[in-house]
Amino acid sequence: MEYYCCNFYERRGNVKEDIEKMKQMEKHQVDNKDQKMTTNMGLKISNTDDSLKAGLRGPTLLEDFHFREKITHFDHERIPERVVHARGFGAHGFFQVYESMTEYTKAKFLQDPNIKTPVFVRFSTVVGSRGSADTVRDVRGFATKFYTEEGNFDIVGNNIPVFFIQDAIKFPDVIHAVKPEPNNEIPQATSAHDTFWDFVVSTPETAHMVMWLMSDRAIPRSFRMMEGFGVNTFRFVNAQGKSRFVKFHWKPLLGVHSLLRDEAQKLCGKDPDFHRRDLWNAIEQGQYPEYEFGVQMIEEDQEFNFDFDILDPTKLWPEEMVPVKIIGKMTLNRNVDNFFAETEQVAFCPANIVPGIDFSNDPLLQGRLFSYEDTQLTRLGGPNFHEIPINRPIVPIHNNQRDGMHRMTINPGVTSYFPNTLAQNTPMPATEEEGGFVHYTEKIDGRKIRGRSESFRDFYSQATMFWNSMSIPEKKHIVDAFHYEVGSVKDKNIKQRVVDMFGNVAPDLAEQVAHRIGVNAPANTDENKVGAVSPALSQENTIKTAMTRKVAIFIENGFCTKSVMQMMDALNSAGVSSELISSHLGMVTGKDGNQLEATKDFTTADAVFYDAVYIPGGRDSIAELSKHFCTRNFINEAFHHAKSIAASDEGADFLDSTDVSSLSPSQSKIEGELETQLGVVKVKNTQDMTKFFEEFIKLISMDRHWGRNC
Ligand code: HDD
Repeated sequence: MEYYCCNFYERRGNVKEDIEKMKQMEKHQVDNKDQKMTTNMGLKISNTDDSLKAGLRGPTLLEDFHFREKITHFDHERIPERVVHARGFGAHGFFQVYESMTEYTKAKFLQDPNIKTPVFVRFSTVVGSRGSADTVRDVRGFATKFYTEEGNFDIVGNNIPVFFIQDAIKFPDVIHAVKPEPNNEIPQATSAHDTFWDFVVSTPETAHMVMWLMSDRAIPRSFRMMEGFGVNTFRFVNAQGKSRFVKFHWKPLLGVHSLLRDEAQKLCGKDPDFHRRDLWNAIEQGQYPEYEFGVQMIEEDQEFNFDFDILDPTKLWPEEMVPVKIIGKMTLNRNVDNFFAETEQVAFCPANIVPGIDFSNDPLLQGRLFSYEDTQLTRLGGPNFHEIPINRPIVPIHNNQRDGMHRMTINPGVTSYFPNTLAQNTPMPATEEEGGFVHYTEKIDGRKIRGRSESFRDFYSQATMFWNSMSIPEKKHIVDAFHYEVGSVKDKNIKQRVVDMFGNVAPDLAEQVAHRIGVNAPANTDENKVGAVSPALSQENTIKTAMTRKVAIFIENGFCTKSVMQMMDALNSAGVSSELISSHLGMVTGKDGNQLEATKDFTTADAVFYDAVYIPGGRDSIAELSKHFCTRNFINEAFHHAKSIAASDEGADFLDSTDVSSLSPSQSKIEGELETQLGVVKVKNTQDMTKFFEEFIKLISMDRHWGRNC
């Protein structure tokens, strides 16, 4: 096979890191540019448009090997989609630890801040099939493969820190319940249907995760703006053999932000690729997503110091109780070259660990250790999927596993067994000092039993803590989500049981939902229930920044060129991108005769694609804009989605004809020529627009303006 050898790094001008994984992947690249077309056997092809026929109007001949090869390959170019997390999107990057973690773990990639470990991350939704929309309400997968010098280490996590069930044996049940119903395969990519809620009310351990699923966390604004959690409890083990329990965290440097339900649902139709497009574009534009890596650690002798079981995957370790120690950072800086070869074929597995990391007895984790490799056998067609370039470790593989479907490696020699004398007993196991993995020698003393520990029985306390920790807008969105989801259930008995069950979590939540979905208020609730609070759970308390947000700017002929150009510069300096939108695509002439290009129009753009809107002045421009219904609609939608809006001069007057005029004047703050009102900033007749730009960028960094009651 002829490999593509031109300079990989030249094509990827934005990537500087000379990392092992990229070099390895490069060897498998094939570039067709400037080449003649061949069959898979290397024979040059003279015509690929017409099949071989008996006469120009006659039947196609079986002899046509080119036709047969082309069609056969096409017929077989799909593999089974993942049974869960089928829709996903991946990117490459690297990880660096901030300081040596020698005290806690001997994992080599966590020792030296100078080591850059290559990573591949795949984000996903859980329920929908491969072609479903990105912005559905769902848990997001956040799976990271570290290609370390001791082999691959995978953190196969989610953007929600807890799970629906406590024992892996119930995984098929919860997934069957949430997937489309089996008789008619309806509905797609949603939990808003009877079987899911039937399972929930019959399985109270789901309560905590369902609260997260109904929260804003389940409709992220971007993969770049969500946290990742390893969920299960693992161990760190240091060189002295000391073990600590650990949970893994990813914290995005852009903070945690979400869409609104209405916005997310509209995006499903208007841009089903919203999240993947956002990630792809950010990386292409050099706005590399960054996530800090954190660990929570619990000493072995403190295992029983908590009012929950630290092995229970439906419980989180409150950060105020067990702080997250930030130990490194991951940067995603390279898009894939081929979606199928990389993103579709990547195979994660929580059992992929390295010395210094080990498992706990978390019963969900224990089952996961089996399931992932098993599923790849079907999905990737046999036991050699580790040889697919994206899955190969950067260190060599030496063992006696042989043969099987699609074997690529050619192992010479006669020995494929151990021990042997013919190859001097090689490959031979390594000692611990040589890097051989030795399982943590945990003392186990118990009876063989099919059952559940009593310490796993509290299903509601942390669900209540989650509710208690939400801000008022976040609570409102949770009620709204329950309303939509449970309101979509047909069976009235299930609806009532949802309300009764969540009455145990938060009576005020259950009462509001009951009222909205037409069932009775929950029976037997404890109105005096207090419960804990964990401020770290509210997205409101995460990082706020305008960086990488996107603004729509409206222009028609006669727009004020100066304010548009200056606004674009100011936004750009703050790391905010902007797009010019007009009633048609192409050049638009400003009032000073200069032209700017509208790259979007009101047909190809929509308010839900943007974080904010700017309406510049210019008498003729505003006169033209005001003729179009869709302009007002755009502004009204941005307004009701609590987004920032800026307008200058005639643009500010235009806002009076939109829903923005419904804001109460008492909420206005006037400073000089600047008027700010719940995320809307207006300016008129000013020479120096600097303050106006600054105020707009400040508003964008606040994300949303909930005072508008959205
Ligand atoms: Fe899983 C895929 C995350 C419980 C069985 N899981 C999968 C992916 C993620 C997670 C992110 C997609 C990986 C990718 O992008 O290719 N899963 C989780 C988390 C869990 C969890 C955070 C709870 C802590 N999973 C879980 C259980 C089982 C599975 C309990 C089975 C016993 N998961 C699978 C699977 C998948 C999978 C069937 C489907 C595709 C794949 O593995 O590669 O094996």
